[in-house]
Amino acid sequence: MTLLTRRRFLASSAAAAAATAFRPMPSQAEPVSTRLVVERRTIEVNDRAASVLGVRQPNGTPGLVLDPGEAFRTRLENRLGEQTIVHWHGQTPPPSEDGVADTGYVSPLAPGEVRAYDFPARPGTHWMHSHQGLQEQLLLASPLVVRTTEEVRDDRQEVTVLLQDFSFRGPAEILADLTNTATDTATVHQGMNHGSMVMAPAPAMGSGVNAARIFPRSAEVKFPRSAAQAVAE
Ligand SMILES: [Cu+2]
Repeated sequence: MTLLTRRRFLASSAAAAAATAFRPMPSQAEPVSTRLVVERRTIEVNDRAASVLGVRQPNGTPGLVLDPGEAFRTRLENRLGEQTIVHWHGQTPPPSEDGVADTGYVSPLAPGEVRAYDFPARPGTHWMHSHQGLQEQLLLASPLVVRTTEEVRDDRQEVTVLLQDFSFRGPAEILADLTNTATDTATVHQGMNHGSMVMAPAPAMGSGVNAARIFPRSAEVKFPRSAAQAVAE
C-alpha cells in the first residue's frame, strides 16, 4: 500500500486544479445529446406483469423523435447485465455508428458502457432495435421518428404506434421449439461430445415489428394502455 505524502498530495492537487482551469468550458451553443437507456422494464399484458427489455429516455419516453434538420445526437447507455447494441433502423450513419456488431466495424456495448452517436438524421418513421442475440424478441425496440418540415407545417396531432409480438414464454424457448425439428440426432450428438453450442439457423420468424404514425382527424385520441399487443398463450 502506498501512502500519499503531503507533498505528493499537493502536487497532484495542483495538477488537478490546472487541468480544471484549462479545460474549455462548454459553450451555450454546444449541442445537447439525448440519453437513451437500454434496460429491463415491466409491462402488463392481460393483467399479468411481464419482464421485458427496452430502450427509452430517462423520463420514460420510448425511443426518439427528432425535429427537421436535427442531428441524431445521442448517448446510449447499457444498463443490462449483458452486452447490447442498438441498430438505428432506416438511418445511414457510418458503419461504426450503425449499431450492428455483426459487420465487424464495431463491438457491442459492455454492461455499464455509454456510447455517443452523432450523425445527420434521415427523415421518416423508423424504429430502433437491439441487434444482439434475442434481445429484440424481448421487446428491446422503440420508435425512431425524424419529422419533416411539411409534417411540422401541417400541425396535425401525431400518435406513434409500435406493434410487437409478445409471449410469456421466453424467446430462447420458442426458438428451441421452432428449431428442434431441424436438429437431427447427429447434430445433437456432435454438440454434446464436443461440448459446443449447436446453434441451428434461425427460421424466418420475422421481426414482427412495425412502427407507424397515425394522424387522427378527431381530437379524441385513445392511447393504448401498453405498447405490447398481447398474444396470450
Ligand atoms: Cu434494423
